Amino acid sequence: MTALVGPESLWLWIGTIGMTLGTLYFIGRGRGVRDPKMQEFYIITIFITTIAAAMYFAMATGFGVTEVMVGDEMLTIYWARYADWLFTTPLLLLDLSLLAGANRNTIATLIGLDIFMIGTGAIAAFAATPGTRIAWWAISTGALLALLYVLVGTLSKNARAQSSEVASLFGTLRNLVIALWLLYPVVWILGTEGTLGILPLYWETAAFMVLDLSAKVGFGVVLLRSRSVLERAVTPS
Ligand code: RET
Repeated sequence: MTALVGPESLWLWIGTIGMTLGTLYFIGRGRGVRDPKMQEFYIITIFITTIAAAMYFAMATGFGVTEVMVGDEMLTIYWARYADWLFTTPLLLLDLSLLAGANRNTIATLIGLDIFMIGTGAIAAFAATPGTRIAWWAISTGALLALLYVLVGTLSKNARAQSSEVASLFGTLRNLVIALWLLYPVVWILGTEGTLGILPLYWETAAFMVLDLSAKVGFGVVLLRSRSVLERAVTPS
């Protein structure tokens, strides 16, 4: 069998190192935290980057990759992305939901939509014809838009009921999520998965790496950097 991982492995290794450093940084920062509610944010965020580091390592070493026949063309598909996102995107939403003080139904709706989005996105990646790939992509993008709608609606309303510092931190993180998450379907459809042949695999892999590091490590740094704000989020006023 020929090696499936090409020159894009450079970006996959940078992703592996970045996620590992992020994990170590969050572990270091979380060591002194004693409040169980505060610990929740650290535990969730540490799992996010740990899972991503493992999946980037899987991709860089050729385990997390396969080939899919689309028409008469062979596509290289990094399936480990979907394994990563299936677990890490719900955890990111859980971080945001805890910060906003959301109730169980809101959390369940968000996470349900998210899993539906990644599941249908994975079907899109494995579908055998360009038409069905784009149809599944559209279904998945619909779920993303519904999810962002809940984020801007119910969740933002919940956050506004918190102290002004918490509400403002929530606003920053929410805007970061909206800006970054909307780029994923764009990179996907322009990249090799979309079969339009606009963005080559090398640059697509670089783009996903930058997005993943920003959406996980960047998000975690912003969330965890202000201990006093988080303390306010976990102490009932
Ligand atoms: C796919 C393809 C199909 C259409 C849509 C997608 C959305 C993916 C998203 C991924 C977010 C990942 C994050 C990772 C963190 O590091 C599956 C690419 C809508 C939104 C935040």
